[in-house]
Amino acid sequence: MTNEQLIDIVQHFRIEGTTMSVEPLGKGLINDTFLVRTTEADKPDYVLQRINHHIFTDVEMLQHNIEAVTNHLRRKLQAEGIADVDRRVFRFIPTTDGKTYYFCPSDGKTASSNLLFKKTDKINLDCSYWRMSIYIADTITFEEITPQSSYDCGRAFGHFQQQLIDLDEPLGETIPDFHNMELRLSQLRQAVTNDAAGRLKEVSKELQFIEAHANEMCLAERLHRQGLLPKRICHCDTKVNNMLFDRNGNVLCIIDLDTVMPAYIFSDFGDFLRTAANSQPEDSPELDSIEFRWDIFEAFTHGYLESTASFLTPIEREHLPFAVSLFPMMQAVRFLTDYLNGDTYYKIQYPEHNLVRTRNQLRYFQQIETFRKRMSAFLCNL
Ligand code: GN1
Ligand code: MG
Repeated sequence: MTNEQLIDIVQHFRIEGTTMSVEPLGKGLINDTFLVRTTEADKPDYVLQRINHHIFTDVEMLQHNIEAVTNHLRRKLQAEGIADVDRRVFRFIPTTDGKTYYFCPSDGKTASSNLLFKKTDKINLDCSYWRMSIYIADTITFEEITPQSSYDCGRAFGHFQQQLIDLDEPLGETIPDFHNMELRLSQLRQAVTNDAAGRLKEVSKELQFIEAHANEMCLAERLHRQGLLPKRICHCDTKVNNMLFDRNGNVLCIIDLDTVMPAYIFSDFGDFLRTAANSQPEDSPELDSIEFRWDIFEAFTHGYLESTASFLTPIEREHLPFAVSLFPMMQAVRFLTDYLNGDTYYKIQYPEHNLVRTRNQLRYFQQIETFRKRMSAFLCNL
């Protein structure tokens, strides 16, 4: 997209100030994010995002979820008398016609009416959905984790779940069965059957390893069916870089709320440690350097249990080590599925990227398994 096209998109939102520049922001694998700077020093800058509607197919539901959640959190902050509410929970900028997102029938070419296209219109691949929020200035994000930031994230993500316990408004699943392991395995098996990219012959070892653990990894779904495991409102993308800190290193605000939805609390616990406690990035090919960072696990668990004590059931608590194993395995299944499908979901930088990611996650899973007993003992003694 050209800069003019982006600036044109910006014109559809009720922003204050004059657009000075639009530049790429962040490293997400799914949406495209831009920072919109305004000329005036006393006006805010903004975050402009193109929603990946091939992944989030129900944009209406997506935006409704985020609005319901942020409004609820804002009301709580206001009731607590917090002064800088707009730095602690983000706010959508409405479009000129008062909506939370702008529909553009085809990239860069704006149209007078968006009624010509249904939101589920799969034929028009070029249409796009945009939204804007205030850019929270003077913040820090971390790509690297420390025990301190791990503890802070544990507390903050746990607090997020706790604050949303009394949200009355029902939320939808913006990606249905997003963290459902049974579904992820069936998608992998389908990809194996299709072998769309002709890569099946390269991955027999990985498939064998996954299948050997498949049944055990579907425990959460079984517990849920037995009525033993509830769904609660979770963030479902708990990474340290989805947490904004102020200049003094204090937690300000949780971002990237697209996947906020009803899920098992394992999602937020397990997915955080999937990235944070892996001594290597998720796409590192240095398999022998992959270690499970116990210090990060310990710190995160302390923080998380502090803020979730009021609602966590014994079954949820006792299965937290299972969640730590589950998420690298689920992610391996997802990366491998995408590799077999010919890289249609995750952005890649080179052809084997998804295979490298898969191998990384499987090695990490193996490392975690050696800590399972120690994790359970640690939880018992807390
Ligand atoms: C995607 O775009 P990003 O990095 O926030 C994915 C996560 C995966 C992650 C793997 C909606 O998240 O579930 O864990 O990539 N998000 C979606 O890097 O599928
Ligand atoms: Mg994300």
